[in-house]
Amino acid sequence: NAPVTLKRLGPDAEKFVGKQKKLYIDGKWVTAASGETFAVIDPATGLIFDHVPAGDKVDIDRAVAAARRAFDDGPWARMTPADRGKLVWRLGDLVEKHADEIAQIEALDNGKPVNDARFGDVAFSYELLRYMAGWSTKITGQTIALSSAAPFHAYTLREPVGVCGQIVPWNFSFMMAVWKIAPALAAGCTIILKPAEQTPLTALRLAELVEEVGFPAGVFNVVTGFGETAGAALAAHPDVDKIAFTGSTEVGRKILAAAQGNLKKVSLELGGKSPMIVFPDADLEKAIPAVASGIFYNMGQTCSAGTRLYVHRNVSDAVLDGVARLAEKMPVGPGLDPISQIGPLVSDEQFQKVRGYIEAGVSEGAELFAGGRRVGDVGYFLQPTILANTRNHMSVVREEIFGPVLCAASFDDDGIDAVVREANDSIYGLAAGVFTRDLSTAHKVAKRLKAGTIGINTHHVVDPALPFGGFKQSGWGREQGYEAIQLYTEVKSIGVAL
Ligand code: TXE
Repeated sequence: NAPVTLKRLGPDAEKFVGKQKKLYIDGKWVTAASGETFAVIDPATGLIFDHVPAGDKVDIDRAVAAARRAFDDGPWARMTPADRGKLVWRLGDLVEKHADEIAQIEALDNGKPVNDARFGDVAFSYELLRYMAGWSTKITGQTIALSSAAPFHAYTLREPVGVCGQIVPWNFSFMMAVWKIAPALAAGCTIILKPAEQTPLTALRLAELVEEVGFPAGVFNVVTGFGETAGAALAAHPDVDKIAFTGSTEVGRKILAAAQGNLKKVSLELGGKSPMIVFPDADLEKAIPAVASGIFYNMGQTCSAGTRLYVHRNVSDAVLDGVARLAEKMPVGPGLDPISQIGPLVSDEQFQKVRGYIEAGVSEGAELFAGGRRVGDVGYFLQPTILANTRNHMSVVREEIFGPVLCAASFDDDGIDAVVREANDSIYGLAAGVFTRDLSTAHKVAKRLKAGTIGINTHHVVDPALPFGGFKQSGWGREQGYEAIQLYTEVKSIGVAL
């Protein structure tokens, strides 16, 4: 099966996959100091198809030293905002030029449908790079009228925060890397990127493009390696000024603990358990596909996935039947097959975790309404699944499953109070969706939901200009928009005695 999957790669992606992989540190390609590598697995077959360096603390130390030099002394520190912005824009152009190739590498490494990778992950990435390139020349401070009588002229400067460690997950590997590097580069920071061990390839391809653009050495470094070694060393490093992390809430806590040594700045984008509420007056023709993609996009391996459905009793049968019918029609297959809408889960570990949750849900009393079975006997394919009659105390409703599993419950109340209370009954607060034709209900519910992003008559709402991040245990800080520039800058107040 492996050759069948690999044969679907275009010539450029095939060439990249066939190449020996190295770390990118200080503008050079180097092996891990230990000489160790680890295997990269195709989730559509479970077979090893590549190896990458297993970077660890020594490599992180080298990369941090390079990033420190580039930030403190290098040409990067003296570059004008306009020149910096041009480099970021050019990186966006190169990502677009190589979009098909990057999408194919991502589809192979992560398993996601190649068209989702091309027109979702990669397209978003080049647009975000261009959006952030524009901010380079628009980062300003303020002049401030002092409230005391002192004769001061006072103003603020907004300066790059410094050397940034960026640790990203496997679910949108390339896009998460770009979400982090685009604002950091636009703000003038330097970077050590640590991709997830399950999907290290597109970060290395990104480093090749950074090199081609001509960023000064040390501005952008990539160290592939494991979380407990390379990731932990980066989070704890005393010369790193800021750490940005996307991943599990559990590891987010570890990052926070590790960051305490030098109290580096921390931003966290963590887990979610986002609700979708369907009121009885909703336009079901639109709500049903939105609910299906709210949960099943990227096989449910999306931090903002709409995993909990609360649907009014009057329309509950229609919505569940409709979503189940759509789910049945979604072709399941390797991400590199362009007709696939559901690829494999990213790893055997994730596959076992999700299956365990489906079993737990049923044994806790939920009804297996659709799906629930493995597809084929190689790779990590799972049918899109609906658990009905779930209750808020069940583990499947409380914990992040991170797979294609919708937990559906119905509500009777005609008001909004009870359903809003249920929707807010979670340790997470990343996103939510509200489906109704009533303008007043829509805005009232949106205001009362405790989540960072709310979709009205849609679920996934992301845009380079729109802040994204979580309430409660879904994280700290916001990415995208000007909020992301704020994450990568420090404010300095200056007073001049007149
Ligand atoms: O995530 P981890 P895993 C959730 C989802 C999933 C679960 C486990 O529920 O089932 O997490 O996935 C690095 N110090 N999300 O184990 O471990 C790691 O190398 C520093 C939600 O893959 O959080 C990788 O680069 N770094 C999430 C990154 O952290 C460490 C996306 C994320 O991995 C580290 C992914 C350590 N001690 C999983 N340990 C989302 N919010 O989108 C690991 N890492």
